[in-house]
Amino acid sequence: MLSEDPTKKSLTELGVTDAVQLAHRFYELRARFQRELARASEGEGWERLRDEWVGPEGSVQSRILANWIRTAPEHLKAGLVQDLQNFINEVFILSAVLQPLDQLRATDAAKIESQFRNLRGLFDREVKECRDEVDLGITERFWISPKSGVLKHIAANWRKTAPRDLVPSIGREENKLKAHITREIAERRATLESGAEESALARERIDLSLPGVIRPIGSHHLIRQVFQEIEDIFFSIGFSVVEGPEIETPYYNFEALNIPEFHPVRDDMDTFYLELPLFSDKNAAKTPLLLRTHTSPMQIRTMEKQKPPVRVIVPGKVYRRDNPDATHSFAFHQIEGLAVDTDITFCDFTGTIEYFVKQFFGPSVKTRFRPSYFPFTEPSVEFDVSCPFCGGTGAAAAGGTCSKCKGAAWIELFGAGMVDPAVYGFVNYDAKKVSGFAFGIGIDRLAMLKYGIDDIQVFFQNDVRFLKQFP
Ligand code: FA5
Repeated sequence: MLSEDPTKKSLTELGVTDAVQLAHRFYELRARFQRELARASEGEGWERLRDEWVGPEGSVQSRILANWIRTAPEHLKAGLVQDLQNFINEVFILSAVLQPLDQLRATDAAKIESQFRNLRGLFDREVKECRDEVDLGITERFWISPKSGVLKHIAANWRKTAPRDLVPSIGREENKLKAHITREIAERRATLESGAEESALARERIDLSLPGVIRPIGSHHLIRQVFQEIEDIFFSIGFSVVEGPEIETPYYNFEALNIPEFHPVRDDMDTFYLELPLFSDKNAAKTPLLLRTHTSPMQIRTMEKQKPPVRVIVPGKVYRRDNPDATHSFAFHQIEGLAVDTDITFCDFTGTIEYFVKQFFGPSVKTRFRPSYFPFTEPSVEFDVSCPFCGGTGAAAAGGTCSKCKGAAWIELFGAGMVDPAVYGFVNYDAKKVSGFAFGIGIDRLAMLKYGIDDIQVFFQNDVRFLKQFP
């Protein structure tokens, strides 16, 4: 075997991209096989060689199947299978004609005739498979090339080493085979030449009367639609959109939002840490990166880049180590809002939120603020809407308590508040001069409320029956 066996590599690795380059590879393999066969007949044995080349396991043939055919580009595949078939035939043919007849146990005229008959059968099969002039040229050279064709080997290995009394019958069979090959090749060439133009025309003809292919047009996912709806509402009151990384540093996700290490709020926002080289954060210590638990880090990134006035919303994906149930997912969506200027008051805050909720749910929905706590807002609120499933009664239509609001009549929509002055310290804003508000809306739950969806998981299952309901 050669030290650099091309059949151990894929065609791409070998740089083979067309049929001509492929034919060259098979030429090389054939030449290699002939060299090895010549050596094998001097003692090592044909059986072992045959196993090495066309055996069921670990052979050149099985490597061609695994490394060339399986990974071949589609346009080469069909030709490749045929080339391999031809190659296997050729291995059998060469292994016969490169050995003296007695080693093939052809010791009388009848057995010699049978050897020639086999060869003829193999030739007939091969010539029939020739698809074009390139194939035919290869076949022609293989069989009747004066230097190394099959007939030349027959003369050298069968006739010259045969006992004198068998020489005439070998000669006769050689002539018959040569005449057969020459005639068949000429016929095949004529057929290919006459059919070439016709088949090219048939291949390239376009039938303009055929109906076109109708491709179903997709639509935006409901979550994307809700994002769009919310963005439009906030655009209309002067907010713009910014986006930020889903892979965050603990500094932006926690510390700069006034959530130091070991702060109990971190327990509610347990998340996924990434197995990447530790990252040297702003506060110097090397820390692991994490998947952001909320869109709030973008408050910090935005204020770092921009001086007041700031009025942005931040749509995006967030992650938490929450167990999945009807209202929890470990990946979900939020829109952050941040407005900071020199004169923003709590009234601007409530007015903005109320405007948004009425625009989104319609004027009839009831809303309320509840005091809450976030380390990065002060005061903080939780914003609720009246439960649209039970009409804000807390009771299910069939009796008992409403399973969606669990009898509370209200559903928590999102957290919000006035930006805590401590946060301004992290972004070099003067807390005495600026004020502002921030909010973080859970988009999935908002979409569930508005569209009467009772299980958050359907957003992530990609069931077309669900998706189609929101064209
Ligand atoms: C926050 O994430 C804050 N960053 C919000 C905020 C921003 C407050 C700015 C103040 C100022 P909270 O952990 O409550 O807050 O999450 C916000 C919303 O995300 C929730 O109201 C809920 O709608 C949604 N949410 C939280 N966890 C999940 C979950 N596992 N699956 C689906 N939605 C969730």
